[in-house]
Parts: sequence; structure tokens; C-alpha cells
Amino acid sequence: MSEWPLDQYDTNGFAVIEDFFTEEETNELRESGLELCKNAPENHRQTFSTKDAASHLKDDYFLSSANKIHYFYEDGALDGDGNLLVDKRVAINKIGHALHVLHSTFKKYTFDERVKNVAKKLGFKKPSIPQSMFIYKNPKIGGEVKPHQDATFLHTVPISITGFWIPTEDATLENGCLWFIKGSHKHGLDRRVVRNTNPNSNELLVFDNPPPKYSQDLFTPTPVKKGSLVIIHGLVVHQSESNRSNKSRLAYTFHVMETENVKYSPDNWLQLPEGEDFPKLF
Ligand SMILES: O=C(O)CCC(=O)C(=O)O
Repeated sequence: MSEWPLDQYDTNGFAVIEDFFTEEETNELRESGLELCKNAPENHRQTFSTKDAASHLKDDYFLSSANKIHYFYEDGALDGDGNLLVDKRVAINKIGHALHVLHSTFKKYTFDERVKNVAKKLGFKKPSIPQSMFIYKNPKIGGEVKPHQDATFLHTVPISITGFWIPTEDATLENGCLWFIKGSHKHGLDRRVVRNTNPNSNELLVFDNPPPKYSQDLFTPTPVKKGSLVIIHGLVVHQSESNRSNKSRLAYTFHVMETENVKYSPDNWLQLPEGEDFPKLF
């Protein structure tokens, strides 16, 4: 594992630890992601796109996924009736959001001692894991992820959300690596998305502000080798481009949040049923 980059994290709002998982471990994560795809249900197909995070949601399949393994398709993979327009092996955008609870391999690596040590070094006291996802970014069809801060979607008071992002294949300029605005975690939260409580609207989620205009010149591409860990501050602005290459860019990711003296916002989109709690990391 490469040296601990805490200074880098404080300055830039993200940090890369290379060789975080071994080749064999990374391949196990990758194979688990590929295997999951084969179980995609035929009767409930819904797209996921960050172009328009609210309006693609037709029902609560997305909103009810906090304690389930739900499948979300690429924009362009389905026709209006949910029929596949592309090969089913490349149709999925992501699967989430309880892989860390319900799937033995993702659980094993999420609760790994190395993950706990990183969380301790970041200063977490009583962290929990609210969500996990396997993101496919498949060749030719993998969609862009618009510039965002993770705290827009997973809000706590004070802000504590931190992304752990592990590519299981090399993430390159061609296949859609992450891009960051270095230091942008210091400018505060630009906007939030919350569950819509307006009974006269059929939008399930609403943003409190329009998307900020971040100049593309500010973004630094961050290609990383498979098995690296990218630690993402909840306020750092980041994005990824669509994948127009011939190679996939599969990644496993989960989020860590503090629970000691920190409140998880009750209007966040991601909510567990009454009586259930996000699992503690330690
Ligand atoms: O995997 C990607 O391309 C984007 C991931 C991301 O932005 C996130 O998880 O916040």
C-alpha cells in the first residue's frame, strides 16, 4: 500500500492510496460485480442518470433501495416500455444501495481492517455506512456523472459524508476516470437534493438550487490503477465523463459518515425503514 496521503486529502479534498487491495482481492470484487449483473430482474427496469437526477424516477424503486440490491440501467439502454435496446451485459449503470449489508463479498471488503484504519486516520469516531454501489461505466454506453458534491445527496449536520471509491479496472482518461476541482471542499455546500413533500408535484426529489456552473478548466483528471482507494471528501466537486472507449471501468464504492454528535438529515433521499440503522463500521 502506498504512503498515507493525509496532507494531500486536506489540501485537495481527495486522495489516492495505490495498491489498497491486492490484485486477487480486486478481481474478486470485479467478478462479484459482473456476477450481480446476471441477476438483473426482467420485470422492473429503471434508468439512472445524473443529467436530471429527479425526473427519471417513476416510482419508489430508487427511493426504497437503501436496504436492497436494486438495478439501475443506463440512459439509452431502455425504450419507453423498459425493453432492452442494447446487450444486457452492458445495459446496467449501477447496482445499489445495500451491497455492503446483503452481499458477502462486498460486505467483507467494506468492513475490512484496512478500511477501518483509513476511517480512523480521517478522524471518524463512530462511523456508519449508509450506502454502497457497484458502478459499471460500460464501453460505449457508460454515462457521464455530472459535477457534484456527495453531500448534496447524503447530507449530515455537520457534513461528514466521505466516499471510498475502488476501481476494479484501471480508470483512465479514455474509459471515464474521476475528475476533481482540487480544494473545492473548502467552499461549502452548493446545493441539496431532498425528498419532495409537495403533494401537487409528481417529482420524487427536488433540488434547493440550480446546478452551479463549474468551469471545466478547473477540473483535474485523476486516472488510477485498479485496486487503488480514492478517498472523496463530501464537499469536493467531482465528475466523470461518459465512456466512449472499448473498455469498461467497473468500480465499487461506498460512503462513510460520522454518527457521534452528527445528525443524518431526515429529508435525504436515502432512508431506511423505521427501526433500521445503517451498519457501524466500528
Ligand atoms: O464512478 C463514477 O464515475 C462517479 C462516482 C461518483 O461521483 C460518486 O460516487 O460520488
